[in-house]
Amino acid sequence: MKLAITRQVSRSIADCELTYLARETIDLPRARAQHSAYEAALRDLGLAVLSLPEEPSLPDAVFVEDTALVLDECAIILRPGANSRRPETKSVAQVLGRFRSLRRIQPPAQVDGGDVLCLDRRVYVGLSQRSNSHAAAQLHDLLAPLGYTVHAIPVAGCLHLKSAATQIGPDSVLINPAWIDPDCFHGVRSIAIDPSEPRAANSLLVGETVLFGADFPRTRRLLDRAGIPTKELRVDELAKAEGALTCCSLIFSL
Ligand code: CIR
Repeated sequence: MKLAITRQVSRSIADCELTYLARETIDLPRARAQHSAYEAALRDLGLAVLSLPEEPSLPDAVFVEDTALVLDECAIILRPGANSRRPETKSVAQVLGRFRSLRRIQPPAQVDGGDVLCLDRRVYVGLSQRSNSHAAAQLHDLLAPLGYTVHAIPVAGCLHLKSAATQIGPDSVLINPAWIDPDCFHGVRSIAIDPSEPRAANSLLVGETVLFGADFPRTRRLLDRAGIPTKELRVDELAKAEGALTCCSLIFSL
């Protein structure tokens, strides 16, 4: 059985961090409706969903992915790169402590979960505006004894590693080659997004189905042609806060 931890959209989401996007008005009821549909899609795909209450004064708290890395052996509480986001880890740590033993990333390391992509025992860490090489080193120290290898990858032009590459199958990734060098993922099959849809690379693999943003039909057709099952979700209101599909959940085995 798999569990997805999610968190309700904060009433203050309009004050979210933005790096590559200009600020637009966010329609809160619409963002909340999209988030509920996201949770429903996870349930439809067989996951249990633990939906945490909103954090009214933490605008980006819906993006729970950035607060922790959950593996079978332990959970690592991360240290998000934006100061405003660091308090988000407190309540997530309280919840994760029920399921896993906890480790913590310590300063000067900083890392958002959006910069951590796990493919089996390989953990790729994006070096971005949010995440640094100290974090990659600490993750190596924590995870090498558990049999994981940690690979730091430079990310440029987008917020996170997973803005540029996400897993779409047992050993395959969907990538935007403008933002990440496909050769970083040695031995892994990669499918490139349609260049007219640069933000399409953030998809969410649940079981064998890839949840996919409704704004990216061309890339979705590429996945269809590759025989990869997809399910479309509309998340454009959350996307105004620079969020996408992976960032709204922490998924792990119970
Ligand atoms: C931020 O800039 O931190 C938020 N507004 C968006 C975070 C999205 N997180 C993710 O994709 N992992």
